[in-house]
Amino acid sequence: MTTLTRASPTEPEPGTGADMAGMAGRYQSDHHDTRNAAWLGLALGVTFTVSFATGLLSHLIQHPFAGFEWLARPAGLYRVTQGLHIATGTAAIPLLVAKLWVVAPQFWGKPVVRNFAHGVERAMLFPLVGGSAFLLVTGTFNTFHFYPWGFFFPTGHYWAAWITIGGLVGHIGAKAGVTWAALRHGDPSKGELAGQASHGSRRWFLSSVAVGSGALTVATVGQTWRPLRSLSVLAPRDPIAGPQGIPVNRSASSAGITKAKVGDAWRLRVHGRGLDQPMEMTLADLRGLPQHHATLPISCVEGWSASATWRGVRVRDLLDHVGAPPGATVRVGSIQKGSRYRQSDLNRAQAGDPDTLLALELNGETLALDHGFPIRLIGPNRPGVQQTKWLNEVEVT
Ligand SMILES: Nc1nc2c(c(=O)[nH]1)N[C@H]1C(S)=C(S)[C@@H](COP(=O)(O)O)O[C@H]1N2
Ligand SMILES: [Mo]
Repeated sequence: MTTLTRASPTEPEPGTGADMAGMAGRYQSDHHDTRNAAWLGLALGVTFTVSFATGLLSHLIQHPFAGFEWLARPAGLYRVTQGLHIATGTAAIPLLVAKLWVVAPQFWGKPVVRNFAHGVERAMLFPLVGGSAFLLVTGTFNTFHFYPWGFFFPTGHYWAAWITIGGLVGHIGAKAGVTWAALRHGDPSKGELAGQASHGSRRWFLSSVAVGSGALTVATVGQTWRPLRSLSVLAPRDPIAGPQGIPVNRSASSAGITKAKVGDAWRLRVHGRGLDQPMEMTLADLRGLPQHHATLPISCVEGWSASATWRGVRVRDLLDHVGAPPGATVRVGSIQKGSRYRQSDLNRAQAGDPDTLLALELNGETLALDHGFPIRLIGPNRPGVQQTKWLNEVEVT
């Protein structure tokens, strides 16, 4: 690596400003360079855009506005989009650290505000930098079920995403010209950074950041992408570790579910619109209905996923059995109390899909209590949070 021989702080330096003296004078590396900033900015732009789009989609699926119907097919699509959400967010962590380091001298540039446009540009760095750091930290903590804060994670993460993306759009608007020029090998001195890394040295620096980002991603993405499972040393989840070969996100005991609550007295209550009267079904009643297999993943919003073979009663068969009107939508409810994940909704496509099951078996065995015994919902292309366990209620809505 070459080291920049920088003018002494008392010697005015065009472009960077003599006034940058103080703090900025501390940045001696030649990597505080406009092309480094441009390449890292580009990589961050891509990873943040993918993570934002997939995160927004996940939010929309879980909180659909009127008229939005998430499709039941392709069955594994959500597994891919949510895997991408976490993988791109993870990849962005080293990129963001590197980018902040590269542009650090600019934070101390003086005058703090040169003109109105510059003031706006600088002000937008607060939502952008603060929001980005917030998203990556809270997102990572969430994958580890670690919540050292007082707010509800999905809400905080969701609104921070809008604030950050607002800052990002503004930042891209402000920096598009200089970034483009730097990437096209225009005159990098047009940027505000004083560093001038040599071509080889920049290549080395950017490759190191890319390797760091790639390594972190490879070390975690095996939680959802099986071929990389053995390399997945930093992932919070091993996708085959758990009862019946599947991880458990909320165990029966932590949800207050005991064997007694799902014993012989357990009934599935089927009620709702278009039904003359509520029906109560026993486990034997459900076993008496036609049983079907489906191989479907649990795709947790936290980024792990695992595929399994489920066996049980088709929701649409149950709807026919109780005489529900065609095209019905459904809400399922759990015996679990006091959790926002104790119920979930099925739109028409999901309720009518032949693979949407009230599962009684997992990988050839009776469902483990931790996986939702006596029955759980499992359907194609649904977030894990919507694969409700320990059901005792099916409501036609
Ligand atoms: N009743 C109930 N069902 C639930 C949950 C819950 O907390 N309560 N967690 C959901 C989440 S977040 C996931 S990822 C899946 C995980 O299913 P598993 O524990 O069988 O792997 O169950 C879902 N079903
Ligand atoms: Mo989940």
